[in-house]
Amino acid sequence: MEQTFAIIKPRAVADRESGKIIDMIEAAGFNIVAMEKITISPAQAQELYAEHKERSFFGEMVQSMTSSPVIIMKLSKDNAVLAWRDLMGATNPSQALPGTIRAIFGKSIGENATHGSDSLASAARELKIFFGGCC
Ligand code: FUP
Repeated sequence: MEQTFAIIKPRAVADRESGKIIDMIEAAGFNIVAMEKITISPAQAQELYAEHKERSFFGEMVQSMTSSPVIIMKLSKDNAVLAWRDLMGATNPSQALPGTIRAIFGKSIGENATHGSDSLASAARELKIFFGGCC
């Protein structure tokens, strides 16, 4: 079974929306292989978003992702990478399909409730940053 990496982002955790988001993840048939509440370090956030390091929003995004606790998860399911991207919806909550997590819980493009790996290679890379060799 395929694995992917998920984050419930700081604003959604602070707004006590994690339980509702985890409900949606389980209702969609994902298995939560590992889950932890952590505060992301600046180095982890910079590595996670390395592909965006030249973008204007990079500093603000690293700041916001490290500002307060998040919930990180290793999820498994058939076609987990695509299935989790579908359940999250589009990056910009205003463009996310109704019923998706970002449409329901996203406040803006920067505070869009959740993160999900965009490919199998990204999932392997991101899981290693946050879970190392464990689980
Ligand atoms: P996604 O894979 O859907 O999380 O989207 P991207 O990799 O394109 O963007 C990663 C994160 O960058 C988004 F979750 C939010 C942030 N972002 C901005 O803050 N502004 C932008 O214009 C684009 C992305």
